Amino acid sequence: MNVNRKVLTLDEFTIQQLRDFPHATGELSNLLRDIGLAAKRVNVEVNKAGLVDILGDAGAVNVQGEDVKKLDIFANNQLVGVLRHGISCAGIGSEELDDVVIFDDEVSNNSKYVCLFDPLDGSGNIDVNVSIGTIFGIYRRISERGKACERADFLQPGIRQIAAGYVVYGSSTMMVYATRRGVNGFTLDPSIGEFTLSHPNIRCPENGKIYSVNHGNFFQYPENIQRYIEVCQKKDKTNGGPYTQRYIGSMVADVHRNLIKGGLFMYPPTRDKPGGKLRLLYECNPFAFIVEVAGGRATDGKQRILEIQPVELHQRSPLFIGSTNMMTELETVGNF
Ligand code: AHM
Ligand code: MG
Repeated sequence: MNVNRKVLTLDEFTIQQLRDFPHATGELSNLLRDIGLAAKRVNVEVNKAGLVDILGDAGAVNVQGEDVKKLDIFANNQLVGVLRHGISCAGIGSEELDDVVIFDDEVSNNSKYVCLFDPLDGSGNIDVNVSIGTIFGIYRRISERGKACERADFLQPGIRQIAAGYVVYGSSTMMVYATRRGVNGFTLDPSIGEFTLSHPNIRCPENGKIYSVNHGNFFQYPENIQRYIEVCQKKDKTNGGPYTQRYIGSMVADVHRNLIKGGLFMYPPTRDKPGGKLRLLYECNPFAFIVEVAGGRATDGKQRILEIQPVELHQRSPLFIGSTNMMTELETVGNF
Protein backbone atom coordinates (compact mmCIF):
# COMPACT_ATOMS: atom_id res chain seq x y z
CA MET A 1 0.00 0.00 0.00
CA ASN A 2 1.26 3.47 -0.90
CA VAL A 3 1.21 5.88 2.01
CA ASN A 4 0.73 9.44 0.83
CA ARG A 5 3.29 11.34 2.90
CA LYS A 6 2.00 14.65 1.62
CA VAL A 7 -0.99 14.14 3.87
CA LEU A 8 -0.62 15.39 7.44
CA THR A 9 -2.73 13.91 10.20
CA LEU A 10 -4.20 16.14 12.91
CA ASP A 11 -1.59 14.89 15.38
CA GLU A 12 1.29 15.43 12.96
CA PHE A 13 0.01 18.92 12.21
CA THR A 14 -0.32 20.01 15.84
CA ILE A 15 3.10 18.59 16.66
CA GLN A 16 4.59 20.39 13.67
CA GLN A 17 3.05 23.64 14.95
CA LEU A 18 4.62 22.99 18.36
CA ARG A 19 8.08 22.98 16.85
CA ASP A 20 7.81 26.73 16.32
CA PHE A 21 7.39 27.16 20.08
CA PRO A 22 10.24 25.41 21.87
CA HIS A 23 8.72 26.19 25.29
CA ALA A 24 5.28 24.85 24.48
CA THR A 25 4.23 21.93 26.65
CA GLY A 26 2.08 20.15 24.08
CA GLU A 27 -0.99 20.33 26.32
CA LEU A 28 -3.10 21.99 23.64
CA SER A 29 -2.12 19.33 21.09
CA ASN A 30 -3.17 16.72 23.60
CA LEU A 31 -6.48 18.42 24.17
CA LEU A 32 -7.20 18.60 20.44
CA ARG A 33 -6.28 14.95 20.07
CA ASP A 34 -8.67 14.06 22.90
CA ILE A 35 -11.49 15.99 21.25
CA GLY A 36 -10.65 14.32 17.92
CA LEU A 37 -10.91 10.92 19.58
CA ALA A 38 -14.32 11.71 21.06
CA ALA A 39 -15.44 13.03 17.66
CA LYS A 40 -14.41 9.78 15.96
CA ARG A 41 -16.48 7.81 18.43
CA VAL A 42 -19.46 10.12 17.95
CA ASN A 43 -19.00 9.82 14.19
CA VAL A 44 -19.30 6.03 14.37
CA GLU A 45 -22.58 6.33 16.28
CA VAL A 46 -23.94 9.07 14.03
CA ASN A 47 -23.24 6.88 10.99
CA LYS A 48 -25.06 3.90 12.38
CA ALA A 49 -27.81 5.92 14.02
CA GLY A 50 -30.38 4.52 11.60
CA LEU A 51 -29.47 0.95 12.47
CA VAL A 52 -29.53 0.87 16.21
CA ASP A 53 -31.81 2.07 18.93
CA ILE A 54 -30.07 5.36 19.45
CA LEU A 55 -32.47 7.63 17.59
CA GLY A 56 -35.16 9.64 19.19
CA ASP A 57 -35.76 11.25 22.51
CA ALA A 58 -34.09 9.91 25.60
CA GLY A 59 -37.16 11.02 27.51
CA ALA A 60 -35.37 13.81 29.33
CA VAL A 61 -35.41 17.58 28.93
CA ASN A 62 -32.11 19.51 29.11
CA VAL A 63 -31.42 22.66 31.11
CA GLN A 64 -32.65 24.77 28.19
CA GLY A 65 -36.03 23.02 28.37
CA GLU A 66 -35.49 21.11 25.12
CA ASP A 67 -35.87 17.38 24.46
CA VAL A 68 -32.58 15.55 24.85
CA LYS A 69 -31.81 13.04 22.12
CA LYS A 70 -29.91 9.88 22.91
CA LEU A 71 -27.03 10.81 20.64
CA ASP A 72 -26.67 14.11 22.52
CA ILE A 73 -26.12 12.16 25.69
CA PHE A 74 -23.70 9.79 24.01
CA ALA A 75 -21.68 12.68 22.55
CA ASN A 76 -21.66 14.50 25.86
CA ASN A 77 -20.44 11.41 27.70
CA GLN A 78 -17.66 10.79 25.17
CA LEU A 79 -16.34 14.33 25.47
CA VAL A 80 -16.52 14.43 29.24
CA GLY A 81 -14.82 11.01 29.38
CA VAL A 82 -11.84 11.77 27.14
CA LEU A 83 -11.26 15.18 28.71
CA ARG A 84 -11.50 13.83 32.25
CA HIS A 85 -8.97 11.10 31.50
CA GLY A 86 -6.66 13.32 29.45
CA ILE A 87 -3.89 15.44 30.92
CA SER A 88 -4.79 18.87 29.60
CA CYS A 89 -8.21 19.80 30.91
CA ALA A 90 -9.12 20.90 34.44
CA GLY A 91 -12.87 20.96 33.89
CA ILE A 92 -15.64 21.33 31.34
CA GLY A 93 -18.91 23.11 30.71
CA SER A 94 -21.44 21.51 28.38
CA GLU A 95 -24.66 22.70 26.82
CA GLU A 96 -26.18 19.43 28.04
CA LEU A 97 -25.23 19.84 31.70
CA ASP A 98 -26.73 22.16 34.30
CA ASP A 99 -23.41 23.06 35.81
CA VAL A 100 -19.70 22.87 35.08
CA VAL A 101 -17.81 19.67 35.86
CA ILE A 102 -14.62 20.32 37.81
CA PHE A 103 -12.45 17.24 37.51
CA ASP A 104 -10.54 17.88 40.75
CA ASP A 105 -7.91 15.14 40.64
CA GLU A 106 -4.16 15.57 40.84
CA VAL A 107 -3.46 15.54 37.10
CA SER A 108 -6.47 17.69 36.17
CA ASN A 109 -5.71 20.25 38.87
CA ASN A 110 -2.35 20.81 37.23
CA SER A 111 -3.85 21.16 33.76
CA LYS A 112 -3.76 24.43 31.94
CA TYR A 113 -7.11 24.54 30.16
CA VAL A 114 -10.86 24.37 30.55
CA CYS A 115 -13.17 23.44 27.71
CA LEU A 116 -16.73 24.50 26.87
CA PHE A 117 -18.73 22.56 24.27
CA ASP A 118 -21.99 21.80 22.61
CA PRO A 119 -21.58 18.04 22.18
CA LEU A 120 -24.11 17.62 19.38
CA ASP A 121 -25.50 20.75 17.83
CA GLY A 122 -28.42 20.68 15.44
CA SER A 123 -30.04 17.90 17.38
CA GLY A 124 -33.37 18.50 15.62
CA ASN A 125 -31.66 17.07 12.52
CA ILE A 126 -30.39 13.81 14.06
CA ASP A 127 -33.38 11.73 13.08
CA VAL A 128 -33.46 12.90 9.48
CA ASN A 129 -29.94 12.23 8.23
CA VAL A 130 -28.93 15.89 8.00
CA SER A 131 -25.51 17.21 9.06
CA ILE A 132 -24.99 17.84 12.76
CA GLY A 133 -21.89 18.87 14.68
CA THR A 134 -19.80 19.31 17.81
CA ILE A 135 -18.62 22.80 18.81
CA PHE A 136 -15.88 23.62 21.35
CA GLY A 137 -13.96 26.52 22.85
CA ILE A 138 -10.77 26.22 24.90
CA TYR A 139 -9.66 28.75 27.53
CA ARG A 140 -6.55 29.00 29.65
CA ARG A 141 -7.75 28.84 33.23
CA ILE A 142 -7.37 31.95 35.34
CA SER A 143 -7.49 30.11 38.67
CA GLU A 144 -4.30 28.97 40.31
CA ARG A 145 -2.79 25.83 38.85
CA GLY A 146 -2.32 22.99 41.28
CA LYS A 147 -5.83 23.53 42.64
CA ALA A 148 -9.24 22.61 41.31
CA CYS A 149 -10.45 25.01 38.62
CA GLU A 150 -13.26 27.43 39.41
CA ARG A 151 -16.49 28.69 37.94
CA ALA A 152 -14.82 31.97 36.87
CA ASP A 153 -12.56 29.99 34.51
CA PHE A 154 -15.65 29.23 32.42
CA LEU A 155 -17.06 32.76 32.39
CA GLN A 156 -14.29 34.45 30.44
CA PRO A 157 -15.11 36.55 27.37
CA GLY A 158 -14.67 34.70 24.08
CA ILE A 159 -11.70 36.85 23.11
CA ARG A 160 -9.72 34.86 25.66
CA GLN A 161 -10.17 31.57 23.81
CA ILE A 162 -6.87 29.89 23.06
CA ALA A 163 -8.46 27.72 20.42
CA ALA A 164 -11.94 26.90 19.17
CA GLY A 165 -13.29 24.44 16.69
CA TYR A 166 -16.07 22.27 15.43
CA VAL A 167 -16.66 18.87 13.91
CA VAL A 168 -19.25 18.52 11.20
CA TYR A 169 -20.72 15.06 10.69
CA GLY A 170 -21.79 15.52 7.09
CA SER A 171 -21.22 13.97 3.67
CA SER A 172 -17.74 13.58 5.09
CA THR A 173 -16.67 14.23 8.67
CA MET A 174 -14.48 17.25 9.20
CA MET A 175 -12.80 18.88 12.14
CA VAL A 176 -11.96 22.55 11.80
CA TYR A 177 -10.06 24.37 14.50
CA ALA A 178 -8.61 27.81 14.96
CA THR A 179 -5.81 29.21 17.04
CA ARG A 180 -4.67 32.80 16.70
CA ARG A 181 -2.28 31.55 14.03
CA GLY A 182 -4.98 30.38 11.64
CA VAL A 183 -7.88 28.11 10.84
CA ASN A 184 -7.28 24.64 9.47
CA GLY A 185 -9.66 21.90 8.40
CA PHE A 186 -9.11 18.14 8.64
CA THR A 187 -11.23 15.53 6.90
CA LEU A 188 -11.67 12.14 8.52
CA ASP A 189 -10.13 9.48 6.30
CA PRO A 190 -12.17 6.42 7.23
CA SER A 191 -9.59 4.04 5.71
CA ILE A 192 -7.05 4.96 8.41
CA GLY A 193 -9.39 6.47 11.01
CA GLU A 194 -7.45 9.74 11.11
CA PHE A 195 -8.32 13.37 10.56
CA THR A 196 -6.05 14.56 7.75
CA LEU A 197 -5.29 18.13 6.73
CA SER A 198 -7.56 18.91 3.78
CA HIS A 199 -8.29 22.64 4.15
CA PRO A 200 -5.11 24.46 5.22
CA ASN A 201 -5.35 28.11 6.24
CA ILE A 202 -9.07 28.65 5.71
CA ARG A 203 -10.00 32.26 4.92
CA CYS A 204 -13.56 33.53 5.00
CA PRO A 205 -14.14 35.36 1.67
CA GLU A 206 -14.71 39.10 2.17
CA ASN A 207 -17.73 39.00 -0.09
CA GLY A 208 -20.48 36.41 -0.12
CA LYS A 209 -23.80 35.78 -1.78
CA ILE A 210 -25.35 33.40 0.72
CA TYR A 211 -27.53 34.55 3.59
CA SER A 212 -28.67 32.03 6.18
CA VAL A 213 -31.62 32.75 8.43
CA ASN A 214 -34.82 31.04 9.52
CA HIS A 215 -37.34 32.68 7.20
CA GLY A 216 -40.21 31.14 9.13
CA ASN A 217 -39.51 33.65 11.89
CA PHE A 218 -39.53 36.65 9.51
CA PHE A 219 -42.45 38.45 11.12
CA GLN A 220 -40.95 37.89 14.57
CA TYR A 221 -37.71 39.70 13.72
CA PRO A 222 -37.08 43.38 14.53
CA GLU A 223 -37.97 45.74 11.72
CA ASN A 224 -34.34 46.50 10.79
CA ILE A 225 -33.59 42.78 10.29
CA GLN A 226 -36.69 42.35 8.14
CA ARG A 227 -35.45 45.29 6.07
CA TYR A 228 -32.06 43.63 5.53
CA ILE A 229 -33.63 40.31 4.56
CA GLU A 230 -35.74 42.14 1.98
CA VAL A 231 -32.60 43.80 0.60
CA CYS A 232 -31.06 40.31 0.25
CA GLN A 233 -34.15 39.09 -1.60
CA LYS A 234 -34.22 42.05 -3.98
CA LYS A 235 -30.57 41.85 -5.02
CA ASP A 236 -29.93 41.29 -8.69
CA LYS A 237 -27.05 41.48 -11.14
CA THR A 238 -27.04 45.27 -11.03
CA ASN A 239 -26.19 45.45 -7.32
CA GLY A 240 -24.01 42.46 -6.52
CA GLY A 241 -26.70 39.80 -6.49
CA PRO A 242 -28.60 37.68 -6.77
CA TYR A 243 -28.18 36.35 -3.24
CA THR A 244 -29.03 32.79 -2.30
CA GLN A 245 -30.79 31.76 0.88
CA ARG A 246 -29.44 28.58 2.53
CA TYR A 247 -30.49 27.39 5.98
CA ILE A 248 -30.20 23.78 7.12
CA GLY A 249 -30.98 24.43 10.79
CA SER A 250 -27.63 22.99 11.90
CA MET A 251 -25.46 25.94 12.77
CA VAL A 252 -22.27 23.93 12.28
CA ALA A 253 -23.17 23.07 8.70
CA ASP A 254 -24.61 26.49 7.91
CA VAL A 255 -21.62 28.45 9.22
CA HIS A 256 -19.13 25.94 7.79
CA ARG A 257 -20.58 26.44 4.30
CA ASN A 258 -20.51 30.22 4.64
CA LEU A 259 -16.96 30.15 6.01
CA ILE A 260 -15.78 28.31 2.91
CA LYS A 261 -17.97 29.98 0.29
CA GLY A 262 -18.60 33.41 1.81
CA GLY A 263 -21.90 34.35 3.40
CA LEU A 264 -23.78 35.66 6.41
CA PHE A 265 -25.49 33.58 9.10
CA MET A 266 -28.03 35.23 11.39
CA TYR A 267 -29.97 34.15 14.43
CA PRO A 268 -31.67 37.44 15.34
CA PRO A 269 -33.78 38.14 18.40
CA THR A 270 -37.41 37.09 17.93
CA ARG A 271 -40.58 38.16 19.70
CA ASP A 272 -40.58 34.84 21.60
CA LYS A 273 -36.82 34.83 22.20
CA PRO A 274 -35.72 38.45 22.60
CA GLY A 275 -32.26 37.30 23.73
CA GLY A 276 -31.86 35.04 20.67
CA LYS A 277 -31.68 31.25 20.72
CA LEU A 278 -28.01 30.36 20.45
CA ARG A 279 -25.82 30.00 23.52
CA LEU A 280 -22.99 32.46 23.94
CA LEU A 281 -20.50 30.06 25.52
CA TYR A 282 -21.09 26.90 23.52
CA GLU A 283 -22.11 28.17 20.09
CA CYS A 284 -21.53 31.89 19.50
CA ASN A 285 -18.07 32.31 21.06
CA PRO A 286 -16.33 29.38 19.35
CA PHE A 287 -17.72 30.35 15.94
CA ALA A 288 -16.98 34.06 16.49
CA PHE A 289 -13.36 33.14 17.25
CA ILE A 290 -13.00 30.86 14.23
CA VAL A 291 -14.64 33.28 11.80
CA GLU A 292 -12.65 36.27 13.09
CA VAL A 293 -9.35 34.40 12.78
CA ALA A 294 -10.43 33.53 9.21
CA GLY A 295 -10.99 37.23 8.46
CA GLY A 296 -14.75 37.56 9.04
CA ARG A 297 -16.77 39.21 11.82
CA ALA A 298 -19.35 38.32 14.45
CA THR A 299 -21.65 40.53 16.54
CA ASP A 300 -24.85 40.33 18.56
CA GLY A 301 -26.17 43.35 16.67
CA LYS A 302 -24.70 45.74 19.18
CA GLN A 303 -21.22 44.57 20.05
CA ARG A 304 -18.53 42.14 19.06
CA ILE A 305 -19.49 38.67 20.33
CA LEU A 306 -15.96 38.02 21.62
CA GLU A 307 -16.08 41.05 23.93
CA ILE A 308 -19.27 40.12 25.76
CA GLN A 309 -18.60 39.40 29.43
CA PRO A 310 -20.64 36.26 30.22
CA VAL A 311 -22.67 36.34 33.40
CA GLU A 312 -24.09 32.85 33.31
CA LEU A 313 -23.16 29.56 31.71
CA HIS A 314 -26.21 29.02 29.57
CA GLN A 315 -26.84 32.59 28.48
CA ARG A 316 -28.09 33.16 24.97
CA SER A 317 -27.22 35.78 22.42
CA PRO A 318 -28.44 36.99 19.04
CA LEU A 319 -25.80 36.25 16.40
CA PHE A 320 -24.76 37.83 13.11
CA ILE A 321 -21.64 36.22 11.67
CA GLY A 322 -19.81 35.93 8.39
CA SER A 323 -18.08 37.72 5.54
CA THR A 324 -16.95 41.25 6.43
CA ASN A 325 -18.60 43.03 3.53
CA MET A 326 -21.95 41.35 4.16
CA MET A 327 -21.67 42.26 7.85
CA THR A 328 -21.07 45.89 6.87
CA GLU A 329 -24.03 45.77 4.50
CA LEU A 330 -26.22 44.37 7.29
CA GLU A 331 -25.10 47.11 9.67
CA THR A 332 -25.68 49.84 7.09
CA VAL A 333 -29.12 48.66 6.00
CA GLY A 334 -30.13 47.73 9.53
CA ASN A 335 -28.87 51.03 10.92
CA PHE A 336 -27.15 49.18 13.77
P1 AHM B 1 -29.56 22.91 19.42
O1 AHM B 1 -28.30 23.20 20.17
O2 AHM B 1 -30.72 22.57 20.30
O3 AHM B 1 -29.37 21.90 18.33
O4 AHM B 1 -30.03 24.30 18.73
C1 AHM B 1 -29.13 25.03 17.97
C2 AHM B 1 -29.54 24.96 16.54
C3 AHM B 1 -28.53 25.55 15.61
O5 AHM B 1 -27.67 24.59 15.10
C4 AHM B 1 -29.38 26.12 14.51
O6 AHM B 1 -28.75 27.16 13.86
C5 AHM B 1 -30.60 26.56 15.25
O7 AHM B 1 -30.69 25.77 16.40
C6 AHM B 1 -31.84 26.36 14.46
O8 AHM B 1 -32.92 26.86 15.17
P2 AHM B 1 -34.32 27.16 14.47
O9 AHM B 1 -34.93 25.85 14.16
O10 AHM B 1 -35.08 27.95 15.48
O11 AHM B 1 -34.05 27.97 13.22
MG1 MG C 1 -27.24 21.28 20.97
